[in-house]
Amino acid sequence: MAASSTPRFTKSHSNVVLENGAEDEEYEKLSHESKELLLSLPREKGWGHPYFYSYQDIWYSPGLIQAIISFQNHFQSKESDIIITSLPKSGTTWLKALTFAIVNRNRFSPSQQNHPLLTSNVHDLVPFFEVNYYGNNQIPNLSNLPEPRLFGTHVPFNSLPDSIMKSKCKIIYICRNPFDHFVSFWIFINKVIPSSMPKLSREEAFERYSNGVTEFGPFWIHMLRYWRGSKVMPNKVMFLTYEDLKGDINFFLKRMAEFLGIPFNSDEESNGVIESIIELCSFEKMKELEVNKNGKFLQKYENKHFFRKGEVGDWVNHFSPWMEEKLSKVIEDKLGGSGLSF
Ligand code: PAP
Repeated sequence: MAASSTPRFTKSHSNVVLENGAEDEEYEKLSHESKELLLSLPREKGWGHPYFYSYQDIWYSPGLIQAIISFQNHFQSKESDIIITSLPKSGTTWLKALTFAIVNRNRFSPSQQNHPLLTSNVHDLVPFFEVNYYGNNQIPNLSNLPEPRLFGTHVPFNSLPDSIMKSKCKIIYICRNPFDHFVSFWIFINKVIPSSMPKLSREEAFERYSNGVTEFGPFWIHMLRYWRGSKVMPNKVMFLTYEDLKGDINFFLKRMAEFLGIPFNSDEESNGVIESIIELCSFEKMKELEVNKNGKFLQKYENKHFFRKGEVGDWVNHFSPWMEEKLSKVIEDKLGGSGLSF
């Protein structure tokens, strides 16, 4: 993960071209200040972007750093806010849907035919701070959004704005067994990678993953920061894994509602509200929706790519023995002794 010490950009009259000639579209749109900042940051080859840069110990594509700084500087949290946080490709889509359905169950019955989750992609219902709101150099006015406001973010715990840390808002985090996480990430990136860039071989992607170089990685830092946050502030941060939800969705759905201060009452329990939410947000149901088969997120990513297999343990179909051994060792080295295991 060593930083390159040589000058990294060739400056021409109107634009900046990366040394290898590849132009990063995202880079071109950055402010002068952000470009100057990037020049001072460690850099490594990215996934889906020519380069990632390390900011506050986490790897990002260029545009994300500018967006995150803006998010850190401008977001004003409210006590009623609910923030879904995650390591990308760990169950964000599922967790957002479940939370949206729990929080809005009195406005939209989970069994109603025109529930918003049946017609909208959940990333449009629960937008990401760093992509939807603070991307593209915008400072949005979020003060008039209906409360409770629901937001999503992949930003790691220690990089969340002070305003979030100081408010009594709630954070629910999800991550996933690194074996399945790697597979999901690698396959997703190769589906959405710009056509100007070569696809990443499994070995190349795995090498970078094991070294911690993934967007919002290293995965172990991301996980451990939220893990420790949840231990120190259990009323503020709820820590979940994809495997938790797969293992006992009914139990964890109830725990989420309790954590958010809106537990299911006995009428709801006996009327099957919990089961309806589980069904509404199930992989099979969401994958088959018209909006998720043919729609696009940010006019860029096809929604269908957010729904692949939705299984625990698919890694066995993609790992060779040396990869299994290597990742097991990385997990032991980085997470061993933390109390977090998969
Ligand atoms: P994102 O970071 O791009 O939003 P995210 O939703 O975190 O992705 O993770 C995608 C994974 O969740 C995919 O896993 P897979 O590649 O192993 O299949 C996706 O299939 C899975 N997924 C999406 N929606 C659901 C759901 N409703 N239930 C269970 N798994 C889901």
